[in-house]
Amino acid sequence: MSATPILYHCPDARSLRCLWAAEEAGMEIDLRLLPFPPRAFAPDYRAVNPLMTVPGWVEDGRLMTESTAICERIADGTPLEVRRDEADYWAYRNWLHRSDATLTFPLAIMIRYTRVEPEARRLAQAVKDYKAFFGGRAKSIEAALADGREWLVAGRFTIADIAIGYAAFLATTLDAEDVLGEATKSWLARCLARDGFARARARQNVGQAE
Ligand SMILES: N[C@@H](CCC(=O)N[C@@H](CS)C(=O)NCC(=O)O)C(=O)O
Repeated sequence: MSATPILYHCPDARSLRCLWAAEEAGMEIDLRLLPFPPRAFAPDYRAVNPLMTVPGWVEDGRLMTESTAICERIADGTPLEVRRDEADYWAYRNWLHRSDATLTFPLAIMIRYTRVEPEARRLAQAVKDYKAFFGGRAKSIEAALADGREWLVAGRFTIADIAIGYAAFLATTLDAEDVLGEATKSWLARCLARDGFARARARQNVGQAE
């Protein structure tokens, strides 16, 4: 029998995608909480993940470090994934790739220049510019939801909603909610109202940081 997968996670970081997906899937995981950023506060983590990023997912001795790829692993064989024989399969795959590469990237710049860098190195102009950059890219979510659909693809909640929903959620924590469209805000409220999201957030606040 395989050992329980280990998820290394910092509260509300991209690893929340994985914790949320695990809760939605009912998958047992061994949650290990780290202080943020691990690079500064958890030096021993380098032995697990030389990138020093979260998530880190260890299963059967193998490491995965991409939040959306880990969501694919968790969703495998469950209704949270879109199967290859479904009509929305390629749209689903595109959303998964878009979630971090296109939508979370500008938010990461905002995080760096509002929270991570010391005061003297903070850059208000970069934050403003990348907020606008994110807003332009987030129009793709609004366009997809314009027909009144409840979820992004396949007529059901999937990890595409988790992967993209996390980016939209992160934007709200960065004072960027105003660049989200109305349909996007309604869809995000549906995503965040799910029991799986509530359980994930409650769980990340209970554990003891290493
Ligand atoms: N593309 C990766 C990005 C991972 C990543 O950069 N995670 C951030 C947290 S949101 C991190 O660990 N940053 C700390 C650092 O780079 O030192 C993913 O989707 O998981």
